[in-house]
Amino acid sequence: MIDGLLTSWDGERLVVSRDHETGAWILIALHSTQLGPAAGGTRMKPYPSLDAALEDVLRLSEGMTYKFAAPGLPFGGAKAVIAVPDNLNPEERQGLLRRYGEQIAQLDGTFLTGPDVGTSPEDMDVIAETGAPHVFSRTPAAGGAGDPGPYTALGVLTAIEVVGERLGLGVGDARIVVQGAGDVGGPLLEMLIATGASVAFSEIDEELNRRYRDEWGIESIAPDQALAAPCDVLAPCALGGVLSQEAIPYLRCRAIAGSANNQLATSSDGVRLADRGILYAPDFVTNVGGAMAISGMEALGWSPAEADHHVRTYVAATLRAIFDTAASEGIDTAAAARRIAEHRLGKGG
Ligand code: PPY
Repeated sequence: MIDGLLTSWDGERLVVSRDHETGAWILIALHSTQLGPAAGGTRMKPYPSLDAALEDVLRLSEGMTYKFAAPGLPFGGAKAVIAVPDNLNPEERQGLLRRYGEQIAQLDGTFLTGPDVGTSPEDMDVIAETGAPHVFSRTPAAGGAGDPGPYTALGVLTAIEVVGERLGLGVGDARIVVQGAGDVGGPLLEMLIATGASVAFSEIDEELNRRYRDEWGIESIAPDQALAAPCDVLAPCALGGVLSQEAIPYLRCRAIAGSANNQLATSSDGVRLADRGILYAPDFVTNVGGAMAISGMEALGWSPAEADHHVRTYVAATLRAIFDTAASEGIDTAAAARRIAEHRLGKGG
């Protein structure tokens, strides 16, 4: 398995280490440093196997190269996965994060990280104790720009507005189903409610269900019903791979715009969506808000207002261009998005 995974990955460098104190595997995949230091979040969760962790980090690192290249940001793509045992206690976790920070320091600025699934700005503060200055999204108290989630949500909201344009529908008149009410899905729900849209969500975490279902009064749907729920726009904001050959025939949405990375199980699923007449806002354009805003504020000197402006302008303009190209050239929208990034990377035609 490792052989096939590594040979089909066109990245630059993979650093694999074992944290003997906890039994965790630390995988840092530097996919590309062509446009700048390779940046990408740190995902921390248990995996069923080392192969599964490796597959995740390699695919996610490539996605980050595309994500930063398409808007012309001066960063390459990377990702880190810390595959942890199920029963890690908080103290062990802190120690692991500090040792991980030491590894980041050893990479000497070729790798910059931030939060991802399973890590928070508070975790970035701990990692930065040993890994500074190569750590984005520390808490404001520690001098960082904090949580990228609301900025990612702003980009997704913008994407929903743009797909709405194509459907001839204002967001306030749309029915939107959000899969996942976490770091991005949560703020997105709050923004959507403010537009007057008809909104429903699914979430497996009980605390988040209590917050959005019971306190906010938002309609909740069972997690296994979310993908097939009838709606105008489906927003996948949980994990990747949900738009698969198996799932696509059951979709009852008109468009898809969400924050999860790698939503398509394979690139043919982009064609499957187009064949079903479902308008897909490609993930790495739709979900760039967090990475764009945080790297812009921390590395390029943007103010929060400038970050909002850049996220909104880039997501809207790029999606309009992608939808136009896809329509005029008869290709699927994910292929049109890849073409923009590949152009920046000097690849392809
Ligand atoms: C992503 O956008 O998927 C990330 O990896 C998160 C991130 C957040 C802040 C800076 C760089 C990357």
